[in-house]
Amino acid sequence: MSLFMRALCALPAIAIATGAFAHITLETREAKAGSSYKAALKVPHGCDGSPIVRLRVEIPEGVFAVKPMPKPGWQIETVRGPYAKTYPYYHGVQLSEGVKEIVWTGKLLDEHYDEFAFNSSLGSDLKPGPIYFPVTQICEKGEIAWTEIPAPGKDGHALVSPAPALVILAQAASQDAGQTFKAGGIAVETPWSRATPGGAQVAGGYLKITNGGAETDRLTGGSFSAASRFEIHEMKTEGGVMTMRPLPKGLEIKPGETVEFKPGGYHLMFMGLKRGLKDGESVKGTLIFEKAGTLEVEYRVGPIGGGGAPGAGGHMHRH
Ligand SMILES: [Cu+2]
Repeated sequence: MSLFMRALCALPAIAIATGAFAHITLETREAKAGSSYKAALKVPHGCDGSPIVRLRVEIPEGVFAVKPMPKPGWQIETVRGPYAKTYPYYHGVQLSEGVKEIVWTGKLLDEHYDEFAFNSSLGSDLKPGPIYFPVTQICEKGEIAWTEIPAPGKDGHALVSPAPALVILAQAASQDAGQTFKAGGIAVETPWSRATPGGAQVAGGYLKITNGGAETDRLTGGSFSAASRFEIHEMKTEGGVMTMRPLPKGLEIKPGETVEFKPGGYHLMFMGLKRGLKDGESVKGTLIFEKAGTLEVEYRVGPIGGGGAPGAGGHMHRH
């Protein structure tokens, strides 16, 4: 046997030896507040050679609507209790109590590995950072309490038997999720523009309009507080040349229709800029609809050239 083969043969023994120090962890260790979360506790070993016969997990506050996944060969019990607050669930249902503990009873040999799963919902007001699911494994001989929680701001690597942790990520900021402005049956999503280089006289405006009403409406005009003129434009490629024309009568939007104003297509043109637009600022404006009336909106300004638009700022304007 070569030295190389010998080294390979030695690997499993090493793996078992280090495995004895592996902790119980969650398979998915990050999740967004306000999302649903499927937890799977990864259980790597028994207690110093003795098989596990019971596993108990405590559910932290903020984790609600917990449902353990049935597990062949294991009996599942749950301990229910009141939540510290009420959580909105779905279809207007509010949950004020639920599963606070799950206990699995069965047998897991020390040389085997298994996972213990449950589904849950994460409260939308959970703060970013770790939350902990203390676990106790009870073996034929002995037990291990995976219940150590690091002091705030400290990491848990130095702990001997840390509680499995889930890192809560912040919900997408409302700005990133896109702002929606509504009037009548009209909904306008995520108005945006781009920062302008010094001396620029024009800027484009982009957004999405959905007509959720019963009748056809028409965008006829509007305003942009940092510009003196507002026009509705259409851009088309004709004979290989990108051309743009104003739509003096505006744009019709049929019931149920969504029209996207985007670089290279329909867009708003802000002319006679009173000042440069800066990345990160918001600029107020209005959109005027024939039926829905005047809608106040706010445009988020992105970086120069942002949006990856072809010909952005580079096309010829025939005004
Ligand atoms: Cu234009």
